[in-house]
Amino acid sequence: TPAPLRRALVSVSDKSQLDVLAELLIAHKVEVLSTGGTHRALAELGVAVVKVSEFTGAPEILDGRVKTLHPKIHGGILALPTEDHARELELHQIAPIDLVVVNLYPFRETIRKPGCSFADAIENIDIGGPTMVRAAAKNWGRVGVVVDPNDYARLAEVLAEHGGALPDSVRRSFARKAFAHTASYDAAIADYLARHDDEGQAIDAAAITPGLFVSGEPLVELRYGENPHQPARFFRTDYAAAEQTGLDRALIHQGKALSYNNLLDADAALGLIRDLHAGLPEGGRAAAVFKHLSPCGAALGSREESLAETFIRARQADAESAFGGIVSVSEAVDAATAERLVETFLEVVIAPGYSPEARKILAKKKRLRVLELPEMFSPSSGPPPLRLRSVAGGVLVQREDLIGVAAKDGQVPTERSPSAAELTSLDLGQRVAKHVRSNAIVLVREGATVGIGGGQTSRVEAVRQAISRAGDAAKGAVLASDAFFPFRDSIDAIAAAGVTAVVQPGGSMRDAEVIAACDEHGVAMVFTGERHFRH
Ligand code: 93A
Repeated sequence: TPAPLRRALVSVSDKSQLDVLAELLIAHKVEVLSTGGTHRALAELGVAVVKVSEFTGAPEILDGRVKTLHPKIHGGILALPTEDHARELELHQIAPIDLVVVNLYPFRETIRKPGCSFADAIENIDIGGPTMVRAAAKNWGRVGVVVDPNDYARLAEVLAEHGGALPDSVRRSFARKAFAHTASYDAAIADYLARHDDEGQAIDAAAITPGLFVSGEPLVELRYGENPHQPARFFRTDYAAAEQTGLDRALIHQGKALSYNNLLDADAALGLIRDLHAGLPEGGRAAAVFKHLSPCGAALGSREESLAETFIRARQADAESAFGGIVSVSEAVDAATAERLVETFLEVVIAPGYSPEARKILAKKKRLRVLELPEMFSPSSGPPPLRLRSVAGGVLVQREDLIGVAAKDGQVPTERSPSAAELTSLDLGQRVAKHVRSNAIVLVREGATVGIGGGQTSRVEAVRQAISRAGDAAKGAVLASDAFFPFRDSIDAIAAAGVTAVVQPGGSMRDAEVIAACDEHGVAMVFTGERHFRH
């Protein structure tokens, strides 16, 4: 059985929950060594604490850059429990340390502050802290290391249970967490340096450098992956750059645990509602329904329409597919919308907020996952977020696909120009098409999608699928395509179905043939010059 703790070194920048730590140090009569600020805080909490500088006989120097980098500290941490090492410690008058409680200079928090200078960032690179953490973690066979204030309570529990000692298994798990912590800390520094010049200005060209690591601890252990035989976890990506608020920050109000598929779908629904929100006129609102990573319905509502009504139109766009769907809306859910949401079986709802009455109504559906992301429309202050995907043997990184050219700002190559109403619908179609797997075709009528064709290997087949889903509603609808039409066959098919206007990037070898087909049928067309493939 391991011996009770005798000596601890505590040096923490994040001084939260220090009272919990102080209590256990006092209770187990642990001798405590501390650096300046931590010494003060612990002394105030009644801990008999010795300054590291007194313990080593070496003062803190170079504005605190060298505080704990001393053989008396590192010898005390790294010594093995062997007779040889004991003799050597005695020879050099070094007392063994058996617990290290350290958290690091707040590098990430510092660089996130607006206007953080390069010098500030550099000064917040902790050297002594990680050195102690790594030394203690390497020597986990004898030394405990705690890097997270949230672990103080567990530490107190374990010590109480084991007469003031730490069992091997606990030291080992603390060590694993400690190395993950320093690895992710260094990754954040490398990432910052890659993304900034010597003045601390963001370097645009480097903005697709991903964080090298995800943070060590999984945010959630998922029940399983896409299928029950695939284990899965959710990790928070560890980009140093400011990022849009993501699902890692979602408040989960109720429902069954989020699954792998739920997270993918919620992410897709979040992406579309963000794009719809970005294109909304003053006072407008939007709702979207997703299934299996594909939108099955989306609707825009004017100032006069309630959110409940907008949601109903999004659901009616493809009521069959909406069963078991994932819903996102552009504003806080009120009671009337909640009443509509609980009418059918849904997996997830994601919104910037919920009224108390809405929460009560949604609570009736116990399994429904209700996610709140209050900041979901706040523009990110840094470069556009990155998207990572894995392939066999590596990770692909790209900037988020942002809509640069809205339908109303495109070029009209056809004889007829779209009407204002058509343009509004084209804009909705274009925003939705971006979120449909290629080849993507979206039909829109009166502010809602009526038929979506996606994931098809030929464009004309995506057109046929959208038209068939729309049925009679294709008549008078407008169409958005994620990429150009390679032939006129699609135009002939949509004109026959009664579609009146088209938005697409253009740029095909046969654009002339496609434009001629539109003119023959009196179809108005907009070229955006911007493709939105989704693979
Ligand atoms: O400046 S350092 O890189 N050099 C050191 O020797 C050192 N020792 C501890 N940073 C160092 N620390 C860090 O000081 C710890 O990691 C901790 O974050 C912080 C605690 O300082 P204080 O106790 O003065 O608030």
